[in-house]
Amino acid sequence: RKTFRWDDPFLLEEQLSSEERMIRDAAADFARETLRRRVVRAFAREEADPGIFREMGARGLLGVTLPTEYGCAGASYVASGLAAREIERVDSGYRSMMSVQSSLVMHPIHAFGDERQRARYLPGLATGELIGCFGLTEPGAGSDPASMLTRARKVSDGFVLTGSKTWISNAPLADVFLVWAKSEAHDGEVRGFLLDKGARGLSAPKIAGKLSLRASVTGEIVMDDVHVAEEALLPGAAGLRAPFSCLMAARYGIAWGAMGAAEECLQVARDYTLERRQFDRPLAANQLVQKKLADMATEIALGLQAALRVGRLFDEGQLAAESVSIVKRNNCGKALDIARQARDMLGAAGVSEDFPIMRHMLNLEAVNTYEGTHDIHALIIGRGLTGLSAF
Ligand code: TGC
Ligand code: FAD
Repeated sequence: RKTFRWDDPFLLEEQLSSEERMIRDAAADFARETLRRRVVRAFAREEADPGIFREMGARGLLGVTLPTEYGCAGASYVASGLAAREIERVDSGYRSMMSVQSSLVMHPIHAFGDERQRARYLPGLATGELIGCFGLTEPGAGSDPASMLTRARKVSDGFVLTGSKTWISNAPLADVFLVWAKSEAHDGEVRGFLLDKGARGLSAPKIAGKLSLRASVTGEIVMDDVHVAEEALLPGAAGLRAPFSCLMAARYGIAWGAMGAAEECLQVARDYTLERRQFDRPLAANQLVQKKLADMATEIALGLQAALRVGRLFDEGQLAAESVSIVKRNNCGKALDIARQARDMLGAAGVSEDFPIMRHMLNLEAVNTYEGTHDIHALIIGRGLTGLSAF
C-alpha cells in the first residue's frame, strides 16, 4: 500500500521540472525568511514596504516568464505560478505586489512596447528599482472596463490624458503608471500609455481603511490634463484585448496563489485541531472536524492540479481565456470557503492575529473580487458554453 501524502495527495511535486522546483524553492525561501516575519505588523498597521520590490527582484521573482536579456528568468508559466503560490502562502498582498509588477506592467511593456520602451523600463522593473501599476478600473467602470471615461487627446507633440482610475494596486508607490484610456486619435479605441511619476497633473493618493490586503497599498490615479510625449503610447496595444490579455496572466497567477493561502489555512487548522483537546480528546478526532479537513484537502488537491494543467496549456500556447476563468473563479472561491472554515475550527483563536487564518480570509475577499469577480467569471464561462453574452 502506498503512503498517502496529505500535503501532496496527487504528487504534484513529481510533475515539476528541476528548473520549476528551483524557482519555487527560491520563492519559498524568500517568503519564509523575509516576508513571514513582517506580515503581521504590516497588516496591522496597513503598511506596504516598497523595499519588498527590490528584495523580490534580487531573488529573480519579478517578470519570471520574461526573457533573460531584460534581467528576467525566462522561465515557464508553471514556474511563475509556483512562485505565486509560495508568496501567497504568506499573504495575498505580497503576491498582489509581485503579480501586478510582473503580469500587468512588465508583460504588457514586453508584449506591446517597442524596443526603446522595453529597454527603458524592463531592467528597472525586474530589479524592483522601479515599481509599476496598472490602471484599468475607474469609479464608474469596474466589471465593465469598456465604459471607461479616461480620455487621451492628441496634441502636436504627444497626448494629454484626463480621467481617474481607482482601486489600483501599488499606485501610491509607483514610478511607472500603465494607464488605459480611450484615444481620440484612434477613433476612441482603448490604448495603453506609460506615465512617469512626477508628471504634472498626475497624482496617486492612497485608499485608506482597506480591511483586506493591508500589507499591499491600493490607490487612485488622478490625471488632470497630464501631458505625455508620443513615445508614451504602447504601439502594439490596440483595443481592450490588450489589457484583457494581461489579465490572462494575472488571473492565472491568482489561481495558484489562492491555493497557497488555502494550503496555509489547512496546515494551521490541522495542526491546531490535532493539538487542541475538548471533551477529553483532540478536536481532530471528531467526525465533523475530519470532514472539514477532508473537504479542504480535496479542494486544494484538485485546485492545484487544475492550476498546473492550465499552466502547461499556457506554456504550450493552447490556453483559452475561459479556461483561466474556470481556475481563477474556482480556486479563489474555494480558498475563501477554506479560510472561513479554518477560521471557525480554531474557535476564538481563529480571530487572533497570532494565527494567519483570519488575515487570509480577509485578503481572499478582495482576491475573489479583483481581476474579474467570481460572478463575472461565471458569465465569461457561461458565454463560452452558450455563445450568448449575459453582460
Ligand atoms: P469582450 O468582447 O469580451 O472583449 C473585448 C476584446 O478583448 C478580447 N479579449 C481577450 N483577449 C485576450 N485575452 C483575453 N483574456 C480576452 N478577453 C477578451 C476579445 O476577443 C475582444 O477582442 P476584439 O478583437 O474582438 O475586440 O469585451 P467585453 O467588454 O464584453 O468584456 C466583458 C468582460 C466582463 C469579459 C470584461 O469586461 C471583463 O473581464 N471584466 C472584468 C474586469 C476586470 O477583470 N478588471 C480587472 C482590473 S485589473 C485588477 O483587478 C488587478 S488586481 C491585481 C492584483 O492586485 O493582484
Ligand atoms: P462592480 O463591477 O460594481 O460589481 C459589484 C458586484 O456586482 C459584483 O458582485 C459583481 O460580480 C456584480 N456584477 C457586476 N456586473 C454584473 C452583471 N452583469 N451581472 C451580475 N452581476 C454583476 N483594478 C485595476 O485596474 N488595477 C488594479 O491594480 C486593481 N487592484 C485592485 C486591488 C484591490 C484590493 C481591489 C479590491 C480591487 C482592485 N482593482 C484593480 C479593481 C477590481 O478589478 C474591481 O474591483 C473589480 O473588477 C470589480 O469592479 P467593481 O469593484 O467596480 O465592482
